[in-house]
Amino acid sequence: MKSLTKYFVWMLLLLVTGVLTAQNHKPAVTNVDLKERTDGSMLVDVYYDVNDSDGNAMTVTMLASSDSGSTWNLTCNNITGAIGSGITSGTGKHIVWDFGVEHPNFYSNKVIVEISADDGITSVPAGMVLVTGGTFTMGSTNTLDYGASPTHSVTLSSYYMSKTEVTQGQWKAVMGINPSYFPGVGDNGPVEQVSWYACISYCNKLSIKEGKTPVYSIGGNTSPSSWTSGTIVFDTTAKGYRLPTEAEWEYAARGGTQSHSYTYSGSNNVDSVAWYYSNSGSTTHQVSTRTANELGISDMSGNVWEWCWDWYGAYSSTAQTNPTGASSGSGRLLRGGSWSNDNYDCRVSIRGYYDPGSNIIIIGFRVVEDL
Ligand SMILES: [Ca+2]
Ligand SMILES: [Ca+2]
Repeated sequence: MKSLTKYFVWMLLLLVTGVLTAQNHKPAVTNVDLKERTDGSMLVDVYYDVNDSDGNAMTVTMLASSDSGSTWNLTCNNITGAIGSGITSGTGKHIVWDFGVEHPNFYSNKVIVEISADDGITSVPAGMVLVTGGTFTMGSTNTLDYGASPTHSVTLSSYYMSKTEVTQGQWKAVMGINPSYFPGVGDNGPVEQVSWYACISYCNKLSIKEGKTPVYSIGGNTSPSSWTSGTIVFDTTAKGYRLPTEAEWEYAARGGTQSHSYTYSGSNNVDSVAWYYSNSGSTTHQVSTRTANELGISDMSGNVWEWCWDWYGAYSSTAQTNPTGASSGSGRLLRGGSWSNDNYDCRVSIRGYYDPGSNIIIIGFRVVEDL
């Protein structure tokens, strides 16, 4: 092999992945350095410092590029040392890369590497639950579950979902008014008499208030205060607050990866988890006063129906990934039943729908957020 050492120019790349959050500090990688050995072995030493201020062990990975990072095109398989899982904080971490064996044809190129460290800890926002994604069977063949057949396989990415229905207190803090028919239940009662459109506005206003990217727009405008009329566009890449899709609602109601396949969300005994016709006394109740489900989410069965993003449409048997429902329709999806409904309307697979412009006393909502 010809020695091309004189053209061998290493560049340095500093990668800092520090993001401060309330619950966890992400690791920071600093002082990445590369040194080619001069003994003709074509081994390369990579050094870095890494710190996780919470003391979490980390998984360290390395990417390499011969085109200045436009593509991370070089494999990093022949590496040993401080790489992979179980890496602890420290300076002068050392990786040995047998570059000559792995990439003899790139030995003359400029090569840069990126070192990153992950503590594997996801910081869940306050009031939210992490719903770990997965694949489940959506729908039901039970004749009580009108419109829920055929069952079909749905695969979802992970998301955060609010533990509770949006409360009157939360609504007032964002919208300035309380439209609820049952204000006497108090700030911890679920907001109702909110149309689907009003809930869309709430999501964007809350995103704007908290500095997150609004999910919904009309004609490219994401500010609800200047909306008049038009088609609501759902930006599935924005990470602000939004309504769950119907599939996200059902997956979470079934308990996600922790599912016990209950009939109602969190139990086969409707009275333990739901405020519904037989136990509600004809009123809403403060949120989370019934037992939460497998994921720690409450009132998915009963209290108030919950708006979802989707237009109502017939199911198909085709497997889907992150579905967002029918492209048009006359009603938006409702899930979970309410204080005025019979127990069968509180089943996890029951589908309802309503005019998105109407605000009635049995309908509220909850929010989700992408990771
Ligand atoms: Ca940490
Ligand atoms: Ca509910």
